[in-house]
Amino acid sequence: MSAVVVIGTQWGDEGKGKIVDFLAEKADVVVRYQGGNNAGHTVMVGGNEFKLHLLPSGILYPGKLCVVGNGVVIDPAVMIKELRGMHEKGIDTSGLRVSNRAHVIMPYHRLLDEVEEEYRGEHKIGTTKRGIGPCYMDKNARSGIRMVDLLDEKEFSEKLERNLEAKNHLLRAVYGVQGFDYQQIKEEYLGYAEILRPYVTDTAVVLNDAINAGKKVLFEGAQATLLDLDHGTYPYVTSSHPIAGGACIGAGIGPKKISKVIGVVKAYSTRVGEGPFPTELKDEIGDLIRERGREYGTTTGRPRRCGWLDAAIVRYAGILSGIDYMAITRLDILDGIKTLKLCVGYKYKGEVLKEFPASLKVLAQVEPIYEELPGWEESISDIRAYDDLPANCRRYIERLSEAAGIEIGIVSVGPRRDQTIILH
Ligand code: 2SA
Ligand code: GDP
Ligand code: MG
Repeated sequence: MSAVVVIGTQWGDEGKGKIVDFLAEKADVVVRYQGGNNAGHTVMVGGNEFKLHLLPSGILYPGKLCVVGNGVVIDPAVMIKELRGMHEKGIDTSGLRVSNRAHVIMPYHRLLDEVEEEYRGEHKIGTTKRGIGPCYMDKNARSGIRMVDLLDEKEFSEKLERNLEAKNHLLRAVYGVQGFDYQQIKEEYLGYAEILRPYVTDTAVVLNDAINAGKKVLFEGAQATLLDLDHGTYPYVTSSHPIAGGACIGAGIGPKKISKVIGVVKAYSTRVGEGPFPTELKDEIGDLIRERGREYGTTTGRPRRCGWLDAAIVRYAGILSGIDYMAITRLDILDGIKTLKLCVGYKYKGEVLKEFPASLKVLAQVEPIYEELPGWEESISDIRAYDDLPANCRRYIERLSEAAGIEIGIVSVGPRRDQTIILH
């Protein structure tokens, strides 16, 4: 049995897409289990750069099953655009399976995401404005529209009518903006339904059958641990569950079916959106990392906030998801930085904190405990064996491993598939 979950350990954009694409070569099925097109996973294949938002990164290999699970929220227009983009590049998408239980992002979700952010003012979350939060709100309020409803004209028409009445009232009365026209949305979405119908099925059945038949299944987390609705830096989080446990709910598999969890760790920290970030660098090193690492949002183009690597966060992620080993990415971006700082814990009001704080007030005021480590001069992008990495580079990640309490499994030294060193 082999079901491997790949998750982000920090605030996202660790390079999950690259690691999933790399591991997908040996997988039979690749699955997205949460989030939606807020995700931006960049994959480099044969000199071409692919930016995936909704489709699992396995789509780039012919012959794989690619599943969009029930825990994902689907903007049908985005999915269709992404599928067309694949077809234009000659990529076969017949292996795609979309859950009939996945919820559908509607135009009013996108508009609500925008106006609610505006309404929050200085307390804004910094969302991607893709309608993700409002769609999950309807799911939890038990008023959402699922793929299975979209494919049934009568059911969809009734649900849309009821939802639209409430949403148009909210948009007009509370936020003072125009509502939506029922007929227009109905026609638009019923058109999407016909394009997506061939892909829609009960994906939990597909997945459990695959696992029981001994197929290799890879679960692709989107966003990351500190953006988890329950365990992240609430309220500056996304509305789904990026941790490994999210795969069970978001795909419909039992926890005992998961055989391995890989945590992707970027060799430094980034965050896009608001919220506390203890190791943030607001100086020239932060700017250097942003420019050299091209740290701009894959979905929105927003500049990402950059900072030192935080082992306290990686340790927390390891505990929450039961991470077996780390895939460390983007080490090459640190080439030539003379001294690196690694955060190994936090102090709050002079006391060392034992646990990752739940209170954002505390997290915003903690003082990172740094260890300084010497950097390395040379470029590591062409190195393919662990022992060939500069001694200081090995020392840096081995110290991370020790402080986080997680073994190193994969080291990535560039965006391409071949720029990957395997230890496990
Ligand atoms: P949302 O839109 O409701 O999920 O936003 C809530 C918070 O979650 C953060 N978030 C992300 N953080 C990092 N990367 C994400 N994907 C894109 C990327 C982001 C982009 O790959 O670069 O292009 O801006 C992602 N998606 C959601 C978001 O910033 C909020 O803090
Ligand atoms: P994801 O959301 O976790 O999949 O990450 P993103 O795709 O948003 O951002 C990661 C970026 O880093 C992408 O452009 C990848 O191609 C790139 N990348 C992944 N691993 C490496 C690496 O080891 N070195 C370098 N230089 N780039 C990498
Ligand atoms: Mg990303």
